[in-house]
Amino acid sequence: MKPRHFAVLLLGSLCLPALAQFQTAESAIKYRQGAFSVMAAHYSRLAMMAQGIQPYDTKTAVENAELVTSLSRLPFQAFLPGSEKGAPNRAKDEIWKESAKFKAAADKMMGDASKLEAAARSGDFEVMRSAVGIVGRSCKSCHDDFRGSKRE
Ligand code: ASC
Repeated sequence: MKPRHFAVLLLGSLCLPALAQFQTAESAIKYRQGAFSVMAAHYSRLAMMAQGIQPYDTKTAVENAELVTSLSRLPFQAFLPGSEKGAPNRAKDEIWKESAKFKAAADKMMGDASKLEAAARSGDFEVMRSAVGIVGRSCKSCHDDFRGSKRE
């Protein structure tokens, strides 16, 4: 590599905005929406078991809980400044205006979700049901504060 090219690369990397973890705002939005929607699919299987709509079995509960626990760690890294708009989404401006409050809500959800896997593994329906309820409440409380109506 020529020194001139190296200098351009170095300068470019120093100027990278936070958004550079994703190439565009649209890709950050699509990423977090994708992570949330796969997480919701697996969470809802647990919720249906917890509510007795689907039969309970430990193996299925563990499989879905593992996914919810892992997936919960993905979406929040994609709420980068600059990704408020770029694709239709429901993220409220409060996510960026009250970022400490949003981070606390995200940490709470991830903390609650991290307990789901162990709860499912216990093989105890009541333990699983209670952990599913706790995660559902932290999803909802974040939606109440930070998810609005659709915007372009
Ligand atoms: C779901 C889902 C959510 C949560 C939430 C729980 O199945 O898609 O976002 O449960 O509604 O309160």
